Amino acid sequence: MDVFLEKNRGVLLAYDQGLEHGPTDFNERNFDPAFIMRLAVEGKFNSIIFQKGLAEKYYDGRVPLIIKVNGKTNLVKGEPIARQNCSVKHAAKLGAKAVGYTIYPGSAHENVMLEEFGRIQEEAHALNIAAIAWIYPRGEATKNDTAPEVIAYAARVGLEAGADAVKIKYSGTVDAFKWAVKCAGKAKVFMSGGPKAETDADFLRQVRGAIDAGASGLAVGRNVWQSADPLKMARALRALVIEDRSVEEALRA
Ligand code: FBP
Repeated sequence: MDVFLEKNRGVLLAYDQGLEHGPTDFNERNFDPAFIMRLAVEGKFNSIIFQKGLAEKYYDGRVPLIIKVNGKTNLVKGEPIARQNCSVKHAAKLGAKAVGYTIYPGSAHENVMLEEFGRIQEEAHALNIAAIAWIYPRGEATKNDTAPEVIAYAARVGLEAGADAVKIKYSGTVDAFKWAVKCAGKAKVFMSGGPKAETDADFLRQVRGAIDAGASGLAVGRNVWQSADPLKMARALRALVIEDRSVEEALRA
């Protein structure tokens, strides 16, 4: 994971929403993967996260690459499942320094994803690249996917499954997220960005909370590239996460 860290922290730029959510997430600028690739470089992100299709056509090698090796659309309803769509070998060939995989614990299909991630993690480690688990409790059985005990459980699932890092949603308070970080043990914790917050300060307060709780950073998409000024948000996130500044200082960065 060191390749994604500066001062033991990292800000990773996620851009797989075209598959996960569809084009309604995009505006005139950010629909273009080339814009996001430039943003990753100019915003000094510690990684860009692409599906293989975007990596093959747009990745230019200037920031470390994470390839998501599973995914799904939001057109399918019912119990969530996302199956592998890119081999670890192919991801490594495209230059990935880690593979990412989403597990939906609580889904009726969690066993399939746990098994698949288990194999992917072994293949990644054999090639000396990291395995990062997006862990999103979901499905009929999950009533509140950001409840402190649910997020702490998500973090632990990642550790048990062998993830080098887990990407989980913020559970609302520093204390609640501390529990999740503790449960993740030696697996690093990255907060998941989520839908665009009402104000930059609102979002930065959440990020500050996650860092104060011991997270290693965040993997963020919409709160950066849906921002009116994505590079300003990138500067603010670096100030807060890497330089450990306050929300107020980050807003002035
Ligand atoms: P955002 O910062 O835009 O939320 O991106 C983080 C991410 O994990 C993406 O990698 C992924 O596409 C998306 O969130 C999944 O969102 P959802 O919670 O709707 O499944």
